[in-house]
Amino acid sequence: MTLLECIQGPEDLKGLSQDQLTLLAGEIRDLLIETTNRTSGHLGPNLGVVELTIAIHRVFDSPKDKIVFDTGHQAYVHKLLTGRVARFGTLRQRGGLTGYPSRAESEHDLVENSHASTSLSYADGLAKAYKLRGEPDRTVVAVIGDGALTGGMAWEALNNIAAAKDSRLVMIVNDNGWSYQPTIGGLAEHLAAIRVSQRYEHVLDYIKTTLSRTPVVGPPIYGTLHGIKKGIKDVLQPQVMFEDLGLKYVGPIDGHDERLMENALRHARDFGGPVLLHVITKKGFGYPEAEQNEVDCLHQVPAAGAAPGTCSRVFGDEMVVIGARRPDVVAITAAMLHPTGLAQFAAAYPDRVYDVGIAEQHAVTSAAGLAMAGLHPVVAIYSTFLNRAFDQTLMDVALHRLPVTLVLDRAGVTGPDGASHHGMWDGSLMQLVPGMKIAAPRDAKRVAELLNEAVEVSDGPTVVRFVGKGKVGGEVEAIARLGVMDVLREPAEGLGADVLLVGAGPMALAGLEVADRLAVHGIGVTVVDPRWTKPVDEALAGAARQHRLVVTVEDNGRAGGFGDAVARLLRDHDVDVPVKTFGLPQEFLAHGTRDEVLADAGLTPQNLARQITEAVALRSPGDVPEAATTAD
Ligand SMILES: Cc1ncc(C[n+]2csc(CCOP(=O)(O)OP(=O)(O)O)c2C)c(N)n1
Repeated sequence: MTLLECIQGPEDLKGLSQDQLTLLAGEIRDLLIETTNRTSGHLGPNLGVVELTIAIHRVFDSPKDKIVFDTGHQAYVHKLLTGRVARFGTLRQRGGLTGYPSRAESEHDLVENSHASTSLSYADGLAKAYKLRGEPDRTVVAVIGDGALTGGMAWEALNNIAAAKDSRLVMIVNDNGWSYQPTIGGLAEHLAAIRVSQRYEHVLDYIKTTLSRTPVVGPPIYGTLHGIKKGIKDVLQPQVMFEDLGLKYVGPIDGHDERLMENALRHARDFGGPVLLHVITKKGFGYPEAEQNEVDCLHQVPAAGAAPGTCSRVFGDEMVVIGARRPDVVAITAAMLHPTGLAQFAAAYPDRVYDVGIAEQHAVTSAAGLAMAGLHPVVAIYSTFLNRAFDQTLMDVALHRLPVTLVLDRAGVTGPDGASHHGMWDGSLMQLVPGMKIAAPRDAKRVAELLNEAVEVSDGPTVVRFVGKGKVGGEVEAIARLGVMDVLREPAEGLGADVLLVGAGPMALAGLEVADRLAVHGIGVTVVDPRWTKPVDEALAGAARQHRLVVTVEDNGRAGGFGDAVARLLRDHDVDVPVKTFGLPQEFLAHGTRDEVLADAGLTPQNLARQITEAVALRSPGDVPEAATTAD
């Protein structure tokens, strides 16, 4: 039995010797590497916080003390130290451990939301609540990376925390210099400066000893200099930025020295007010393959067999082509240059790409500014993170009818990252935005096609949403056009126009399989890919009239999505053909593979075919309109 297997909870850590802690850290690293290589998952970030997490659990008393992990992708070590070693092999698998903290898994887990930069706000609220409730013996600990610290929410929180002088709150800034890629921006430069500014105390000592020894003029000069100490500090010891905010700053500390970490944490815990502890770690520490990985320090080990050719790559390739033709096209990423496929564009046009840090709100309003000045920005972010920037999209971009293209990768069900990562909200949120046009490519070829159409729109915003990991190849060509829509299939010969199936994005392809199944039951199906899900093409009203039933299928929450927009269009045109809208239930969906999650949501061709057959059977035969083509 390994030492790690003996750890049932944080209490078991407290009696271990320093040698045992070193052994334990090694065992944790071995298990992290072995497991994530099998299950996929966040490796680099967790290798970097092994000693830090051990020290936290030895100094604090979880769950009485509250530990909030920002983003939560670095909480695997915490899982291992809080009784989940035996189940760790199920990480990110359906029914297994989640890839982030999970309240259902453990009383030691608090925040499940894996959207970055929120930990300090949660911590602020928790600390205020414990004070108000008269529970002064609890300490709140927030662990936040230098990447997450670039997000605006973190700064709003710092501003408030600094004012709450007696909050028992320890903020641990885990500074490894990296987000996915090296962290960028003024703050990153500031933190880097702190790391190399150990000279400060020496300089002050030198000034004090040399100048005060000089007779007569010595003390006044020293006094004057002392008066401007703050100024010197600004230059030589940039942590004054935090101190000027009113925050107690401690650091920088070597985050891989467990004993040192413990000492610092005990001091911070006993300080009695908010403390910011600046910890230096190495992403991927202890695993050369991760430490030396130049792309992202193995931030995330991909799932085995993950297709290398993805829609993200097609997007990246096409951006380079568009960039050559259109010098006004610029790109923005929120700390995810490689995962969104923008790296090639950055290599080709380094001056025309902006990495804004984990700052989606800023990304969108900054894009508004770029568009106001005559450029066409393409903001490439994951669908789920656009939620952050809804108001910016609505009021800063759309209100001014600015030509900004939002490219939403990982739209729809994403899989093993679970509830907070499924891109199932944008399709509804964007339907609300006046003047917005939404493209939903069904396959990789259409990603390129619709991206080109989107950047041609000059009088308002556009969205292109796709499943980044969708397969390249196996494209299906249209047999006809209906307005801006592609008709992919007409009812098989001898069958009537029973069902008009409109499948958004990849669901159009699923629709073809549904049509095959229904044909076996004698039900004729016309399959249409709308290509643009907003505005809904009015030609759909005419096509609907020629069928007995309209079915919409989308990889997005059902409420307020494409299906609802189609139903509204038909009502507005007094089309009384019934509509059935299939999509994701408006719930927080668990993790699993994309196929598993879609199956749980009833979005398999088999289930759709069954439900549609039942719906068709409900219609009386007398209502059957004559077979008609929708492609005229
Ligand atoms: C709002 C938001 N945008 C983007 C992401 C994607 N993301 C996950 S981890 C990460 C980098 C985090 O860097 P840092 O906080 O420094 O932690 P590290 O991985 O370096 O330990 C990013 C950009 C996210 N989780 N949330």
